[in-house]
Amino acid sequence: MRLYYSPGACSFGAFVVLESLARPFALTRVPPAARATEAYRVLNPAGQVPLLLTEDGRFVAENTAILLHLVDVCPDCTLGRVAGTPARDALHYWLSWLDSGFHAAWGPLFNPQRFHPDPDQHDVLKQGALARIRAGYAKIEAVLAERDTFLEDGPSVLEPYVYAMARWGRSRFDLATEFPATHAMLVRSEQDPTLARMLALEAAPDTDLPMAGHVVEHALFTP
Ligand SMILES: N[C@@H](CCC(=O)N[C@@H](CS)C(=O)NCC(=O)O)C(=O)O
Repeated sequence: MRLYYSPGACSFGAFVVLESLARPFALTRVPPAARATEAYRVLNPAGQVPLLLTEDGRFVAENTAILLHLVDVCPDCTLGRVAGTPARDALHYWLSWLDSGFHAAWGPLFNPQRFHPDPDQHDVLKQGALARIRAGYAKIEAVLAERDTFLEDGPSVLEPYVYAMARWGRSRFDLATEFPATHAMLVRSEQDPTLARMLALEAAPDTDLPMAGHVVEHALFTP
């Protein structure tokens, strides 16, 4: 399998989950500017990361589809849940909300021009986005204040996926004060050796893309 990712992006969740499967995999870094190029859009017409090249040579886009693919190809791994069970329904619920609710809330903050062509409107859009994002943190906080994991019976793909996005709030909110359980989850995640190893790969410069863990190739996408 090969994951196309960008540093600092939501693709980091799948990045960590892939490493957790303990099977060899490849990474292709897609610098943010390269996502809009024709060369990348041939692979993913949405021009977004993450994008997964599966073992049988198919491209799968969208975090939810990728994370569910990963747990389904590794049935003995414990990060998914058995289809048809309440826990699997809860996994679907959170994946769906994280995409259409939490991730979507950041859209007008990162790309206000997609929501209104007039730059004079962008500050208003960004303020609205921050309010929606704050409500998203509150929903996450309500769960994490009760227990360490989103699913009642233990860790799943949800924690690395939430980590990948919740870290974006560090420079915009006082997470430790406003959302202490979420802040604690971010800190706890960084103490996990797998996640920490992948953070180091993500932080490496384009000119020196290292390998670690089960990563057998780490390439740079050059349009
Ligand atoms: N719904 C998509 C959203 C993916 C997404 O927005 N990815 C961002 C990085 S976090 C991206 O590639 N943005 C570039 C763009 O939208 O042009 C998913 O869950 O995969």
